Amino acid sequence: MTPDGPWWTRSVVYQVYPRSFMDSDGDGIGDLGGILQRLDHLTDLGVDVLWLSPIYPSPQADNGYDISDYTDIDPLFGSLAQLDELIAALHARGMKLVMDLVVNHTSDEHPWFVDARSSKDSPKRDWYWWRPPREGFAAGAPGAEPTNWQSFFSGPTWTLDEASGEYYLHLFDRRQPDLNWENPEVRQAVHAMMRWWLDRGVDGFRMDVINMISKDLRPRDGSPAGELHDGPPLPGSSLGSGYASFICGPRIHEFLQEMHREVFAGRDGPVLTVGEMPGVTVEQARLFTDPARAEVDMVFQFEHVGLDHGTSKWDVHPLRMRDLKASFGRWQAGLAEVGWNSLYWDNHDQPRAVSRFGDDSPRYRRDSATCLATLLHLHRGTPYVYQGEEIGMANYPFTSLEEFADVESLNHHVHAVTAGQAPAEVLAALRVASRDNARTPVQWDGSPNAGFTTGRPWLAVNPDHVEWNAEAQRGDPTSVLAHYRRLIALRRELPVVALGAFAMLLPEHDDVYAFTRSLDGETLLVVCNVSRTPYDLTALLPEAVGAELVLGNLPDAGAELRPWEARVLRPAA
Ligand code: TEU
Repeated sequence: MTPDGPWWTRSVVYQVYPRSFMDSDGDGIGDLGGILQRLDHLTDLGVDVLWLSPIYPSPQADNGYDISDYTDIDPLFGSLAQLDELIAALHARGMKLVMDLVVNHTSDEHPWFVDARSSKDSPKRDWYWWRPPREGFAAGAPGAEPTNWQSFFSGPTWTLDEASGEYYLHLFDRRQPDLNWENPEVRQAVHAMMRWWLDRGVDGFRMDVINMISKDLRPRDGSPAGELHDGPPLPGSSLGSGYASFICGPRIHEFLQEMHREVFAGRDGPVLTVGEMPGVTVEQARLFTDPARAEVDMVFQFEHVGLDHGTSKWDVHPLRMRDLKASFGRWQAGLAEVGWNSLYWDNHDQPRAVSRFGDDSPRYRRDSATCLATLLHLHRGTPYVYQGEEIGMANYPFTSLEEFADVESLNHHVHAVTAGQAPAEVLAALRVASRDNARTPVQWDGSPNAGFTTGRPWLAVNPDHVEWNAEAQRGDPTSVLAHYRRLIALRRELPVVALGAFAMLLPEHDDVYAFTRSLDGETLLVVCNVSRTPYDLTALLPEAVGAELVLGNLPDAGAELRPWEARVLRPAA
């Protein structure tokens, strides 16, 4: 690291989920033309990088995370010419473009898979994972799947291909077959594709579930090498967890180092790589992000977004603040000397943070949204803002199954109801945990479709857009939007925000999240009341008394730390 740190230590990334960002042609689905129309919003916010969720040709089984052509744009979203236009427009504004790289799996309609499926002798057969039925089982019989792994999207990770009598592996939906990274041809094809995008002018990649590309084939209990193994059974299910076989598998570091060598090494100009890594530990993350190892710049970890989960993501519990402190504190400490954190509350897979960790009641919605933002952005790491988060967008008031579109939600409903759970109970879980909460259209203004489309939006606009929208907040210095603007600017202004050392305070406190950041003799004290209970700040943190207010989310800061109040302070020397 240079003394100033790499450029992305001072940067904030903005994630666009194109389907729901802005529709320019009235078909109800967001597109590249729409993004081009709304670039002023990003400039106004002050973000440095735009991360674009997938816009490649796709049957849209998982909204583009099922890709059927890696080097083109789906006509739904526009054209390559428009992407070039977007790259140029962003660069002209001093911003960078990071593309989503989805290479753990393809669509089942990708020509590679179509070819692989066509015959056992296809030269592409080995580009995917094919296995015969479990020994002693007839193809298609219950339990005949080659391993007992449960898919992320419910049911087994194996689907039978009737024609060949073999199963293929898919960690996600059956329309998302996993690529076989053991095969060097697969890796070379991916590297070539990545170089093609960099040559076109993109500035990096967000790598979808990249820590799942190496599957564990090591021999176990005397079995020969090359076999995949069952995982521990999941409670109340005939399936098991395959995590130990594919989360950060044996060759993951080798594959990422090879990718770095083949794709990034020796290139001019700054690039950004962020690996999405469900289940990654802080120890692993330190290896992945150690610059000396040349793997990725940072990873998305999932610990904090799992703290309110019980037996599954559908079993939601309230977050205990001390758990969050323990988790974030460990990640801050673990990547303090080596490596780098990414920081996020929201993305296209997570329910809205203001509803989930904040308080979206009318009284506290603005205050809790700005409080959570302050808490996160003052940590050490690169913050990611997900579209709509900057205007305090909240979960959708779902009331019926017909309102959901997400494959994960719909699959879960089928499986849970088939397994005997009451439909009303399943619906209640979807309401709070469904990914569709994040995917409702961005609320640009108070008009009937929130300024998102002139047509019929593919997913309903949240009725609260009448009050909660970008237009209403743009000129309002007390808005959530204005607060995000200030936080983003602060990171660029103060090196201590970008690089300062992190120290947690009050680790056991249930309602007040406090920490310091310090660099070269400068210290910031950050105090956030993540509750409705007021606290006496003097009693809690005497060092806050007489401190200069660098940034706060409520006017007239005094001795009382009010509900959802957040302050960034410079204590008297
Ligand atoms: O998500 C990875 C992942 O682990 C998901 O299971 C996610 O955590 C889950 O949806 C939360 O409920 C990535 C993408 O971000 C997601 O949109 C894709 O569906 C998935 O990979 C498959 O590509």
